[in-house]
Amino acid sequence: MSRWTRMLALLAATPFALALWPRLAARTDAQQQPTLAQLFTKRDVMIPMRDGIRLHTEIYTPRNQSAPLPFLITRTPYGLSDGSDGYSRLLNMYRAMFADGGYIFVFQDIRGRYKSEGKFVMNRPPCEPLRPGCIDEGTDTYDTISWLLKNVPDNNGRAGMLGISYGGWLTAMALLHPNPALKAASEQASPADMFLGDDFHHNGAFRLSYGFEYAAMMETGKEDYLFPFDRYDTFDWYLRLGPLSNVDRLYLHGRVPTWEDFVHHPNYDAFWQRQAVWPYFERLTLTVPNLNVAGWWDQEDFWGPVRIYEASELHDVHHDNYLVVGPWNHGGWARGLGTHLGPIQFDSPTSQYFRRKIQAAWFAYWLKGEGQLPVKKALTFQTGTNRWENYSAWPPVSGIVHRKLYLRSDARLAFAPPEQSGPRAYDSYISDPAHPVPYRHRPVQETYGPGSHWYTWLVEDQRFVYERPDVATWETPVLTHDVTVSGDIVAHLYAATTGSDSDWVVKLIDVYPERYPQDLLEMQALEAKAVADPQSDAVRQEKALLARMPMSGYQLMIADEIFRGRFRKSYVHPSPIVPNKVTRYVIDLHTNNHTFLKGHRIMVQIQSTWFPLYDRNPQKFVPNIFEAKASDYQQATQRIYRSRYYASYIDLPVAVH
Ligand code: PG9
Repeated sequence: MSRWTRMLALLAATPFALALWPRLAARTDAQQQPTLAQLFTKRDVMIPMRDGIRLHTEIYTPRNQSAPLPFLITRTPYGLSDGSDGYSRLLNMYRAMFADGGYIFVFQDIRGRYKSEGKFVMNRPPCEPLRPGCIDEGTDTYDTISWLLKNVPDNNGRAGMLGISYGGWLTAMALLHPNPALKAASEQASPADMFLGDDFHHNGAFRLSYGFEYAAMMETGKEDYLFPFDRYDTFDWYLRLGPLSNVDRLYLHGRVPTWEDFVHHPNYDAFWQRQAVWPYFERLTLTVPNLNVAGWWDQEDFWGPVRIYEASELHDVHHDNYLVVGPWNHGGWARGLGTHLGPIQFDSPTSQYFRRKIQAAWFAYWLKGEGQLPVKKALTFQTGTNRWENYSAWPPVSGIVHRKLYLRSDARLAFAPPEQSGPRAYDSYISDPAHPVPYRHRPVQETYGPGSHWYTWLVEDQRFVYERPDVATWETPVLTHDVTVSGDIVAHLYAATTGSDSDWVVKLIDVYPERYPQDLLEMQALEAKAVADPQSDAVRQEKALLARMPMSGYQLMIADEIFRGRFRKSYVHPSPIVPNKVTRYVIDLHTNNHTFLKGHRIMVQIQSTWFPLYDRNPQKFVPNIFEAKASDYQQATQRIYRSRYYASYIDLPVAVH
């Protein structure tokens, strides 16, 4: 496949495209295979819940069924995506599981979405404790399974459930008070806390473009609605929007419930706490085996599945808690081959491997008693060396030494601590909310719009910002040996601002060698093609693409996070930062498994805006940023300290062999 076609294939990656992409999958996968209608009979039913609300459900039974089969259930807010033959394209996601009699596949619209009755509530908080008359997504799954067992002939009395993102969260909800027939689950990219780490906020910093566009998509009344931006480059649109209060004043007029929740719950109050799932998992003893699945470059929900895995570890007495992390973007394991993400190559079809060897084997083992368990405990793909590694615990403990990578003078990073002392040992930049740092290359297409680069922004080359005066950079010399980090990475910053509130964005970057051998090979191959067929459009397109994406000197983000300074003491009670006072920030850069290869360099970038993914911090403390006035937004001078006493560093879990 050429780079050009690879790029096009990427465009098939999406979120509510978990509803869209099966159409593309159908076109490629189904070409040489029997049609869905040849394989399955379909039943369309309305299943009654305990409160009388009926949920639209499609049940697909294999035509060649010769023995009782388990159910495999996916619930979704994004529609069942029926094709012209009336068969749900969601089936295409599970082709690796069609063999050996397969499963009775069940797809369901959740409450208030598409053909189901009832009211949709975004991430409806669970009934905890469970009480009569209370409904949630868990009770809806429970009731659905009870109905299926009674009403679908030739089932084997077992059910499995899986889903990605919203569907992953629905799966997690089903585990809190599971139906006894639920025997296996796979929560995949489930959000675990919308204030601390997933779609809508990270560490309290509001994910403006995602939050606004997703809320509008789901709650303006029309399904699959995309907000009609009048600018292609939404960076411009959001900047011209001005303060966040203009969203309601000019566009949403108080009619989108999730936006109103953002506005009225700017802190980690009971609203967000009730909705966060990880505390429920901290109290729960899992009774259903659960395969948590995450992607290293998931642009939406990486934090969630890892947090659910960690929380479940606390009481995993039956050994029911498992983790798989691969080199994927959001849901990337469910589509395509997974040989690459953007221009980053992984040397093997990682997604296909997951579907065939992990996911299919997981459900066959628990639901049909076939084969072996495909994961011991944690299976993670080590990027850089590009190989799958099996661990008996995650994060791994044996063979790991925590080392501090210090910010030093002259833009250097080193494992030796700084010697310099005195008040001037810092690097400084001016952060201006009127000129924020873009989080991805402009134009920033609308998140889920046609041609959007949202899906791969986390692997974009960071050279597009590193020379900006408001992005501070430090890097190691060229590495003389591989440095592998396996486990949790944490930034420890000493920083000061002239403002009374501030965001701190930390990015850990792998800098490729200045002459990356693969680039030269590809260029040579292209030149040979160009000699053979100089007029070819394909050659011209490939050349243009290669010119834009050389890997030589590429700055690949490995870990990244934002921290909103007002929450440094408490997410519940924000407090102003004391201007000019050196303040310590501990910023979780999350878990990882990556090798910085010999010949590469390690880089850290720090900045205070990341727009429009994150709203601009006014840099002046106001009680609620959603109510800030235009005049509250002000420039601030930022200082990142790197002295002996205020030594800023990144804590790295380095593998020692
Ligand atoms: N990331 C999406 C989402 C999940 C849950 C709530 C809100 C958004 C998704 O892809 O489903």
